[in-house]
Amino acid sequence: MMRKVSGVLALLCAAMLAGCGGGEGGGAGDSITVGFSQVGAESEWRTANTRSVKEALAPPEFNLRFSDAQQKQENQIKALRSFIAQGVDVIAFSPVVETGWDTVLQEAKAAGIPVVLTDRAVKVSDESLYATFIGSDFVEEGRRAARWVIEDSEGKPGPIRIVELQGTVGSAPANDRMRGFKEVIGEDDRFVIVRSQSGDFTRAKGKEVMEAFLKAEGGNIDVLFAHNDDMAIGAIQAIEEAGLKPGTDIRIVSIDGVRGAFEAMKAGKLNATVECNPLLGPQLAQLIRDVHAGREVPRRVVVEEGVFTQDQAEAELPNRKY
Ligand code: GYE
Repeated sequence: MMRKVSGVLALLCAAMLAGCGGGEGGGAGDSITVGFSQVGAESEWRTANTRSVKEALAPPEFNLRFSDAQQKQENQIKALRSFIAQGVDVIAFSPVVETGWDTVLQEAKAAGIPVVLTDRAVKVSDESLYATFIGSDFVEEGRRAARWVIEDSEGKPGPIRIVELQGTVGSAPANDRMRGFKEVIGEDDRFVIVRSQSGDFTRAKGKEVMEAFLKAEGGNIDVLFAHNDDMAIGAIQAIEEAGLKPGTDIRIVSIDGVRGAFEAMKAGKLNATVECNPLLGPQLAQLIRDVHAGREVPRRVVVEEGVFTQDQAEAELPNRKY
């Protein structure tokens, strides 16, 4: 009887220790406690990114506190403050928008908690407010989309009328993709961007805004550039409902390279997608380990990616991991 009771007590103690974990850092045992604030669940890209982060920041090595901001900066700031109050070891986050982070990042710095930016960048006055940033080169993605449009329009006379579905207003990928695209498309004076509006990176908004574009421009649209695949997929629906053939009547290029885009390309409705790899988990985990151990890390880690077209879709589809 006694042995049984003490056995149960020992188990209870172990459970409590694991649960409360050595007060410092608010972590469980030796594991690294990470507070992660995600943008939301707005796109296929984001779903794949969340999965990758959760898989890589798994126990026993990591103790992950995950928070979804539902695309709102105020929710992210609240989550970061809560991580600071909990005394997590490392904060990682994918900032919804670029500006407005100075105060909360100063609070993290004052608390001695290193911050790793993932996926999206910030604009801050003091670069020491974060340790490192891992993510894609969004400007280059915009340039790649424009290069595809130019190649695709070889021999066509101008004016070639482009509509642009932008990502979330103020976000790094929307700002940078727009910049990269304009930079390259501006070198060829056949092209005119006739409409630009945000579809917030979602299918529903992509469809809604494309409907408005079609209404305003009639059949007078040659090319659609969407800042992500989801908005392009929403827009494809709008184009079909308007009685036009997506991929033929309107040539379409978007960014991400998610499964849905490959399916749309296979069906001939999307023409090209510029890859943006969401599987950042493993590299993020390594940066967190390094930062936590006080090792030096590069300020900027860029993810490698390519461009895919319709003729490659069928062969590439089985290889896609997101
Ligand atoms: O392209 C889009 C998502 O920040 C790179 O956010 C990410 C972007 C991605 O909603 O689909």
